[in-house]
Amino acid sequence: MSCKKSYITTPIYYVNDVAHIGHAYTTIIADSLARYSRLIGEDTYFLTGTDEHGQKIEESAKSRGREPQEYADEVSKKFRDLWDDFNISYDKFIRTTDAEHKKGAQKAFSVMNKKGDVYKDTYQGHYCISCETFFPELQLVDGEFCPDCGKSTSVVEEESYFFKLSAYEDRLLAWYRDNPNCILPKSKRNEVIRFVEGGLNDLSITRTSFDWGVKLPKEFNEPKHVMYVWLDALMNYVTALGYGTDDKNMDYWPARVHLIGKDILRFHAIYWPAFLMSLDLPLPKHIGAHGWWTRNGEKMSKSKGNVVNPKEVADAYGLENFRYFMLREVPFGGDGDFSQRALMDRINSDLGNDLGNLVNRLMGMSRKYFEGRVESDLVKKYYQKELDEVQLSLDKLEPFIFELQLHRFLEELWRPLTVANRAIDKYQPWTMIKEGKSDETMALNGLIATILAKVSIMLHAVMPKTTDSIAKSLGFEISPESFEKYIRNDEVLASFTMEKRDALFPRIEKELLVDKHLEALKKEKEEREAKEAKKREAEKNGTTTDGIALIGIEQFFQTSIKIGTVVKAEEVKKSKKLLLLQVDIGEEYTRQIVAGIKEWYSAEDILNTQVCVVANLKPAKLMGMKSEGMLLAAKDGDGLCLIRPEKPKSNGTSIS
Ligand code: ME8
Repeated sequence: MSCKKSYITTPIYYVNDVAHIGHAYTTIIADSLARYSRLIGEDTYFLTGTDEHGQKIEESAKSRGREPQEYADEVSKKFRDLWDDFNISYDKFIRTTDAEHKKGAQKAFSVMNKKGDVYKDTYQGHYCISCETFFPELQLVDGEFCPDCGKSTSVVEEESYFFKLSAYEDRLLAWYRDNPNCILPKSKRNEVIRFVEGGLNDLSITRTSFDWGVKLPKEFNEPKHVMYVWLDALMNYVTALGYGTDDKNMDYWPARVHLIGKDILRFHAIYWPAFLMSLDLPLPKHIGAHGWWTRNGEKMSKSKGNVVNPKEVADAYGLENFRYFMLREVPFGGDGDFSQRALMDRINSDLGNDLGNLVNRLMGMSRKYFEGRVESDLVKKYYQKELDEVQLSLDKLEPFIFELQLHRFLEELWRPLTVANRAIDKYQPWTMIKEGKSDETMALNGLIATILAKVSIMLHAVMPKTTDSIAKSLGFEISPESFEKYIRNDEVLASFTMEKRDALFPRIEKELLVDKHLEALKKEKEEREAKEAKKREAEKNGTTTDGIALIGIEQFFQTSIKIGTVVKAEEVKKSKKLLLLQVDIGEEYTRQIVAGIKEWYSAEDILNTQVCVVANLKPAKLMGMKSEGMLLAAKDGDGLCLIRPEKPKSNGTSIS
């Protein structure tokens, strides 16, 4: 399915957040496809960029006290810097605040209008700012919450222009039907078909309640309206090629593949083709929707503090190892859980044992037996069977790439490495050389080198620098020419001399990053378990968790506590602490109570207020004065307060 022009895109990322591994995943897949496409000699154009308009960005900027443009400049640069740091081979980085993009989006609006696809009405409904999406009431969860992200939606009633999406229902269904691979993986295509068959509403494509967006074309004379951010954003795929301005790169259109996450499939698989039909532009060849990366089984989110920073991972484990891991670990379209353990296993096993070790074995054998010389002239004579087996695997690879089955691609690409490792074990060069079979041994080295060369070429799109380094050791360069020679024409590797080189994938023995999130979870668990253990221990001992013996209810009722009113209060002169009180607890006589509360209450404060009195205490003497009860009070670091009834109660009322 080779085509001369190959246009590959990522979503343009919102500038309300910094990049996490989800963003890196999409971008790395797209980069690998672009690199592969270039390697096989296609004229490739790879686009990424940032999505900078809309209510969400406006609000994010505002909450930080910033102007939207200034804020967008800053975050957009962070994305671009990260992709540069990650060696992402984009040809253009588009920003929706670019003047050319805005012009192109306006042009599209005019064209759709001329086509008769745009009309003005009032929009009444619910809007989720986080998803920048309108929802009919029926789809809301509990009548309020967004069915996609679960956040609260707001009711919107405003004048709006609409796009006649409903008019495209049949044509969309025909497109899905006639192009079984238009949405990958195929299971996702079925979801989209079911959605469209359920009926499409026309789409509100302008907003008036804020103004951070592309203005409508002049002929509309509608200064209050800005374009709906998804219309603006989707247009980036063609404005980046010059649509609406100089059309310079429009010959790259239609896209070979738009790579996206499954969260934004509806916009790409329904709105976007409908817009393109309205603009009379061809439809993309594929829309590839990948799954979610989760963390320890949970969705990543800033509020949970479990977002994986791709830069940290790449710095610790190696950028290209990380690229390999992401593409190999999860079948395209499925969700994947990020764990350092899984990453380490891939590096130590697939990369270290299978690939790195093979390079080492070749280096060892060639240097020990032939001073580093590797010649492949006799490979076909002695090892044609192995070569055939390798070629069989290589021939299967290409469809996997463009059907986005990258994990299958890498899995199949490892088979030739197994062939090579198996051949060494089977033919035992150390025995052959002793037996004087020098030609066979040299040819075996030639076979290993040839296999390593072919695998390196095919792996180049995923691990460009690593494979360049292997190729250098094998005396050749990875390029469209060597692809032609060693993959398409199935040649054996040219002779070369192997120098000593460092190990490619030093073994990683323990996790290299402190997993703050996991540590926090562990601490939380430990604390919870300690609490539970304490509770069990207390239950066993018949105490509360702070060691106080449990009592039965009958024991509690042995204490009589009553409501009373302080009817007389005086300070005990010689004491700093004591007040002398007379309290009416509904008996014939008032009770005299000496209370140690003078530091917090004056006699005046307490007079005529209600208190709770322990009424059946044996009388005691304090500073020579008889005390016939005790007031209930609570004391902590901030001082003491009396316990009182919430509402006035008759004196003598029992507390139970
Ligand atoms: O949606 N796992 O931008 P965005 C995997 N501006 N991929 C993830 C992910 C995760 N946990 N989280 C995000 C937008 N992604 C729009 C796009 S295109 C015309 C406009 C990836 O910044 C995934 O590709 O929210 C998703 O589609 C993209 O980031 C969304 O990025």
